[in-house]
Order: sequence, then structure tokens, then C-alpha cells
Amino acid sequence: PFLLNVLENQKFLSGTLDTYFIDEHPQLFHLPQSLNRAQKLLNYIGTVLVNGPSTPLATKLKPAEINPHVPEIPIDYSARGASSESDSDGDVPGPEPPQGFRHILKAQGPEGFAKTIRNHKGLLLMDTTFRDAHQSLLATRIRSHDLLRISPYVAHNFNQLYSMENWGGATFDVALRFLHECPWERLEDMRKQIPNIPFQMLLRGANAVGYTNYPDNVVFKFCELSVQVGMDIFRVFDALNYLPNLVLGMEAAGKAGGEAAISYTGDVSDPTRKKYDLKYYINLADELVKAGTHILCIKDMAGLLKPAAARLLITALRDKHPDVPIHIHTHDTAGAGVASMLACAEAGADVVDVAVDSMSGMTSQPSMGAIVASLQGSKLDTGLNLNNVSEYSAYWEQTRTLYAPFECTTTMKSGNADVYLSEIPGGQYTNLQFQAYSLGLEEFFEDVKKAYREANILLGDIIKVTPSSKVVGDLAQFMVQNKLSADDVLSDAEELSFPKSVVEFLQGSIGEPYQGFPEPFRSKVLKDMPRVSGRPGASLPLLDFDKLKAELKEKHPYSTDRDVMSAALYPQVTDEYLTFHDSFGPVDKLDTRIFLTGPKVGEEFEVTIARGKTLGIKTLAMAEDLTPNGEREVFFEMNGQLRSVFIKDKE
Ligand code: 3PY
Ligand code: ZN
Repeated sequence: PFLLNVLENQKFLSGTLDTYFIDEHPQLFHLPQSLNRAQKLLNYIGTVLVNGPSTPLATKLKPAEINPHVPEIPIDYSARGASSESDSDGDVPGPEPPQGFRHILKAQGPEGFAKTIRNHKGLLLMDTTFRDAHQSLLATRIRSHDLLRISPYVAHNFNQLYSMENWGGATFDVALRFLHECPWERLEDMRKQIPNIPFQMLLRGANAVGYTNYPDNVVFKFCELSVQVGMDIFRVFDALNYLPNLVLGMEAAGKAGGEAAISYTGDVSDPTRKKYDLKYYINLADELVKAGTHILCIKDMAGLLKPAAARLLITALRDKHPDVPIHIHTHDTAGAGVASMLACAEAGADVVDVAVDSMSGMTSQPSMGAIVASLQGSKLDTGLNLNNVSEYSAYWEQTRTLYAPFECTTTMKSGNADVYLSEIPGGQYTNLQFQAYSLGLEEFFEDVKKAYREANILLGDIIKVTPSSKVVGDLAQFMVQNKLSADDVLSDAEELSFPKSVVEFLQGSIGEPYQGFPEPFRSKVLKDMPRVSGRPGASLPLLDFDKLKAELKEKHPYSTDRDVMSAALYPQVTDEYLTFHDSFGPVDKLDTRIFLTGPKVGEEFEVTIARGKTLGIKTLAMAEDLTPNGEREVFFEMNGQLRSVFIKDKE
């Protein structure tokens, strides 16, 4: 049986206990916020110094030795609210940022917000810098620390943004798994810094922020908690555009509402591409409007929406749904992103997605500065100031160099129009190229792109976006590794042992593709294996949250309800995150270079672990000799005092 600590334990609080109760239940004193956070951080730094990075670095490149400059925000004390006067932690409170669209969303709800957006004269922008841009360019590795440093600047200078996409997609998993930080805390902290601009997240429908369909109550509870912690707008998509999954996601987003997204593939301007034609998209849009979406999104995850196709599609949607705001997402993989977004805007789209210049282009979103400048003085003027865009961009240009070990530009040097052939989504494109290079098989990527196209056809020409894109990618890699042509795969389907994701997709575990599963391929692969029909979540048993909470508390007494939610989505990753955090403390507070590769011996640096609590740390030396049990002593000076830690040397 698990035991709560003294602050929560009913028996303890009631006072009806003998002294043995305390002796026999040491967990009672596992209090939240243990006081040796500083020592834990030294333990972390020592570990990195002795045993190398705690998060795998993707290349040999090192983080740059710079401290990115944060542009100043105006200091206007007259604008300070009464509440900040009573702030007694010694920090000088900044001025309140100007009002933004969040004010309207809060005051008028999603319907009123949608009306305001639709009536707005200029083109509105969503900034993806905090999510999709770094998911596509830097393997999602941007840390909360660097997001939070620039957040006040964004709040003060970008209040005209429709929204900032700053959560969801892969950020949830990567934060816990590789950055050892809590995604909920990131969201909460960004919210404090940016009260005025709507926050937007990418919700993979019934897959939430994971790679598989979850029980319905997991998706509902996840959305509920996200709203509580600070999320505003949910962009809901499904990897197969499978309506029942989309509707489930919309229901989970609930009163918060948001955007139902149609994932775009093929080419509506090419009459020979018949499966996903204009009619397909219009029908789906009709269904989503009928299901009550406040905003319609076209999610062009691979960057296939060429300007001519954009004009056709947006004009048709605009005519059909004159009152519904239309929001377009794209990737600039081929290099036509700016042209396409301008075409969308001219055809009547209300909002388009951009990333700040230094985080834009290639597999990321098109450039904010390019779009702002292109529309300046026109009736679609975005209202954003190009000087601010360039200051914001300079921050990210410098900050990006801290993430050199994860740079896609190590291998990717330009846009590439071959994406129109392969239809690989932005993030996956970067990943697959990277994998090929790290295996030393540069040619492999060319082969994988060709195989990806064939794999897509074998699977029935499906929508390809997380997680269906992984199914196609896995099959493509399987074909290249085993030197199989599409004909081989088809003729030997009964004997081949396919990747798990391919088998599960064919079983129906992520939903049903448009026009059904490919036959006879499916029957040959599955033989007498079970098949799921209809919406997969409908047949999954609900998750027992109380049981999960009890299990988590038993192992990690300090875990919170947020951790329980994380564990519902990623049980193993959350367990590892909590264990890590218990030994190493708030590593998210370290500067990125120190976090990734550790300080140099002799280097002095500061860490602010809580408001008003800053540690000054200097690494003094590492012992040459190991202790008899294989540990190496690392010496520090912390706030003027000598400290040391013993680290097991793994060499
Ligand atoms: C995600 O699901 O993370 C995506 O970015 C899909 O485009
Ligand atoms: Zn995207």
C-alpha cells in the first residue's frame, strides 16, 4: 500500500497515531521540494564531467560558447499592475505586456474569438518557433530555459499574433525523455511570462501527444489538465483523417475548442491525382464544420501545397464556409512555402503559420520576416514590426548555436523539391536523412525516399503524418535494408516479418484509412491475426487513474497529478524522468551548454533555481585517482563554499 507524506496523510493529520507510526513509515517524510536541490545539481554536473553527456548528442558538434543576447523590453512602470507591487522577492517586476487576442478568447469564448479572427482585416500569423520549428530543425531539443528567456520579449512585441504554437507534438515526449524536464512546468512557466498571446498546441487526436491510440479517458483528462495549466487552442488532427478519431479529439478539447485540422496530401491541382482531390477535402471540411469546429485548419505537414493548389483549395473552402476562419500550416521543405502562404492569404485564409527567420526554412515553417515584409503596406499587412522580427530572430540565431549537436543543417544544406515525390512530413524528412548519415550510408537516404513512395502505395496511398508516417517510414527502411522491391514485398507478404508498426496499422490499431485497407496485402500480412474495426479507442478499456497514481506514489512519493498524466501517456519515460529528477534535481535551470556538455574546469557560472535563489558555481577540479569503489571526486565552489561529489566512473 502506498503512503502519502505528512502533508497529505489523513491518519497522520488526524493525530490518532502512536509514535511507531512515524518510525514504521519513513515515507511520511519524503516531502516535496527536498532541500538539497543545489547538491543534486552538483551531482548532475559532476556526472556529466566524469561520464559525459546525459542526453545523447546526435553529432560530434559542440554547443557554442556564447550567451545569447536577450533584447530589452520597454520599462514602463506606470503600466505596472497592483499585484506586481506586492511582489516581495526582490526582483524588479516588468511592465504588463499589451493586450492580445487571448483577451478576446477569454472574454468571448471560442465562438467570439473565431468571429474576431474572421473579421480581422490583415493576415494573422501563428508563430511556430517554440514547437514545430525546432521539432523540424533541431530534433525538438530546445529547452524551457531558452524559451523562457525570450518569452517576455515576445509578450511585449508580438501581441498581434493570432497564437504561439508552443506545446504538443513531440515536445511532450522529448522534454521528459531527453531534456529531463517537466512539460507541464514548461507550459505553466511560459503562461506566466506570456499572459496575452493565445497558446496553441498540436494534439494528435486519439493519439494525444503520443504515437498510439489511448483510451478515451486519457485523451479527455489530458486536455482538461492542459487547459488548467495554460493551454488555449487545440489543433486536433488524425493521422489518417479518420473522422471518428478527429471528433474524439475535438470532444476532448471540449469547451476550450480550437481547430480541427485536415491533413493535406497529394496535389489538388493535378487532375491525375484522384484519391485526395478537391472533393475529398471539401467533404471532410463539411464534416468538421458540422461537428462544430470553430476554426478549420489545413495541415500541410509535408509542404506539398503548391501555390496553384493553395488557390484552388482555399478559394473552394472560403466559398463553402464564408464564416469559418481558415488557418494554414505548412513546411518549407521544397522552398515554396512563402509563395504558398501568400497565395493562401490572397485566396481568403485568415491565419498562416510561420517561424521566426532564423528558425525557418527547409523542413521548418516559412519565414516570418519574409511574410511580414511581403505584405507590408498591403491590405493584408500583418501589423508586425520588421525590426522586432529581426531582434527576435537574432536571439534565436544565437541560441540555435547552443544546439549544434542536433542541427539538421549538419546534413541538410538546402530545400529539396523531391518532397513532392516522396511526400515525407517535415520532421520525419530531417530524421530519416539524419539516420542515413549517422549510419554512414548517405546513399541510403536517396533509397529510403524512393522506397517511401513505394511503401505508401503498398499501404494504399495513405495520409502520412505522425504516427501513420512512421508506418510508411518503417516499411521503407525495411525494404531498403532487406533489398526488397515493391513486387517482392507483395509476392512474399505471407513470409516476411514486417515491422510491428506496419502489422498494427493493418490490424486497424490507429484507425481506418480513407477507402479502406489495401487488399490483398492486408490479408496476406495478417492471415488470421485479429483486426480492430471502427474507432480503436472505443474498444480500449478506460485507464484506472487511481491505480496508476497509487503505483506512481509508491515508487516516487513526490510525484504529482501532472506526473500521473505524463505516466498515463508515457509510463516508462515518466518513471525514468522522476528517477532522474530525484538524483539530479532541476537540471532544466542550467544554461544549455552546461546542461549538454558540462562546464570547463575553472569555469564560473550561475544557476537560478527559483525566483530570487541563484547559485554561483565554479568547478575547481576532478580527482586524478579513483576511490577504491571506483568513484571520482569532483570539487566545486558553490556560493563561496567548498563542496564535492563522488561520481561512479563508468570508464
Ligand atoms: C506531430 O505530430 O508532431 C507533427 O508535427 C505532425 O505534423
Ligand atoms: Zn508541422
